[in-house]
Amino acid sequence: MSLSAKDKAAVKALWAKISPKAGDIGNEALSRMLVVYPQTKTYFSHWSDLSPGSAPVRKHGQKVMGGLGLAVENIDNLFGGLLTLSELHAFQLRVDPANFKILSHNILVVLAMLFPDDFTPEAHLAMDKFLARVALALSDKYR
Ligand code: HEG
Repeated sequence: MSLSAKDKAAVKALWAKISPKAGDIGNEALSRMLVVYPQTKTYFSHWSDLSPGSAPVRKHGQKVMGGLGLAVENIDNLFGGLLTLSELHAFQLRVDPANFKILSHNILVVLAMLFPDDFTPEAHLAMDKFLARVALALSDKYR
C-alpha cells in the first residue's frame, strides 16, 4: 500500500493548511490517546503530569508533529527520512509498534474535530495512508 502521487499531493495540501496549528493538534491527539488508551501511559511515566493539556503533554505533542513535518518533507523517502527516529523508537524507547496505530487514530480524530471543512473523505483517506506508511517507517528498525 504505497502512496500514489494523488495521495502525496493531498497530504501536502492538508499539511499546509493544518501545520500552523501543529501545537494544538499534537496536544489534543496526545491528550486523547493517554485518556482513551491508558496503556500508552507506560511510556511517559517519567513525566510530571500526564493529564490532558499538561505542559509535558503539550511539549511532546509539538515534538511528534515536528516528526510528522519531517515525514511530509521526506514523503518520497520515508524510510530514509525517518531512520534516526525509527532507531530511537526501536532501540532506545522500545515503543510497541501497535501504539503507532493508536496515535494515528487519535490524530485523525483531532483533524476531523479541528478542521471539519478541510478534512474531506479524500483528505482523510490520504492522511490515513500516510500515517500508516509513517508507522511502517518508524517500525522499520524493530527487526
Ligand atoms: Mg515518539 C519521542 C515522533 C509515536 C513514544 N517521538 C519522540 C520524538 C519525536 C517523536 C520527534 C522526540 C525525539 C527526540 O527527542 O530526538 N513519535 C513520533 C512520531 C510518532 C511517534 C512522528 C508517530 C506518528 N512515540 C510515538 C508513540 C509512542 C511514542 C505511538 C508511544 C505510545 N516518543 C515516545 C517517547 C518519546 C518519544 C516515550 C520520548 C519522550 C520523552 O522522554 O519525553
